[in-house]
Amino acid sequence: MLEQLRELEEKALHELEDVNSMEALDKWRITYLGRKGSLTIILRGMGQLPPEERPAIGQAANQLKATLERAYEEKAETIKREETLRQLAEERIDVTLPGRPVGPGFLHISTRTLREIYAIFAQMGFQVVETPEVETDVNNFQLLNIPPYHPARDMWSTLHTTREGVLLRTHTSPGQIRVMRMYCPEPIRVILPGKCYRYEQVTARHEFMFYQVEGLAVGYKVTMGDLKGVLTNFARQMFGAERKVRFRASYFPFTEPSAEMDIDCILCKGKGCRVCKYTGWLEILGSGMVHPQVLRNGGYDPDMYTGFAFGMGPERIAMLKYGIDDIRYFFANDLRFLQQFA
Ligand code: 2NM
Repeated sequence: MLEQLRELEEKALHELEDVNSMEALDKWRITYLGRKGSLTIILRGMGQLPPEERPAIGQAANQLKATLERAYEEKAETIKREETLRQLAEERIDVTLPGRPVGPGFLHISTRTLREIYAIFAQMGFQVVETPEVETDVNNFQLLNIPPYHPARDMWSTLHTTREGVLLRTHTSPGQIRVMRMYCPEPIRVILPGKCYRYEQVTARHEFMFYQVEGLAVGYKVTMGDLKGVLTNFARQMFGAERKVRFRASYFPFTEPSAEMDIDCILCKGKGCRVCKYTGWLEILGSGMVHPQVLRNGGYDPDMYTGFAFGMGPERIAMLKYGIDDIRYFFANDLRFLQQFA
């Protein structure tokens, strides 16, 4: 019996040498120390021994049990330590690796276009003024010659606030009224950039929010010739010195006469293509001589003062200049689009 125990010890310890995972170790424990394990079976067989042999065998069996249990604990320790070391080696982080590069920021294409526009008009003595986006019905419509029920209100689908008579401006023109009232009777040359809002079905050509740049010059002898000269100079700096321009009679309630300005198509140079819808011309802005009533509303005596005004959409300008075919790209914040203009 003692011999059996010694053989068992030798076999168990020998087998343990090859164990190197927790699963294998668990199997080993079940084989030798489990409820149906070899040692348990031997201990159960003690009943058949002659009583005088039992103490010695019992002692040896308990010793073996303790030996195997200690061997198990040690092995478990070793496996855990090796597992930890392996993990440390495998999941090692090289803290000296360079970080992910954070690129410098860049300006939004609308901002860049706006700044280009400012720079051109700055050369001609125009200063930039910013005015509120939330406006009164009076400033946005009535003082611009668009009374309630005037059919021209159909041209602007308005976003109203819950406060009666307060709305999101549909154009930057109400700012012109503010500027005129602030500076009259001084002559002025200003451009007003800013966001405008319209209640629109959003499509490739219409957004519910977009930028506008409006300009206004008021003085003693400001003429339609000044208007044409200033805007022609703008168009040639923005789209190329060789641009042809033309003015087409148009209508705005706040100017009289009114005109829209076209440039010859920058793609086909006037021959006719898809972009200019085979007309050879691209419309880039609206303009006109400020209506006498609007001058009066701004605090200027129309018998002494005249003025011209114009308005354009920088998104439209950028679309023409860079061949962008959908205005929705501008404010969708997709970096793949925006980064092209970094
Ligand atoms: C446009 C076209 C024509 C305009 C007129 C005025 C004001 F207030 F001075 F009368 N501001 N902006 C104007 C004129 C705007 O946008 C297409």
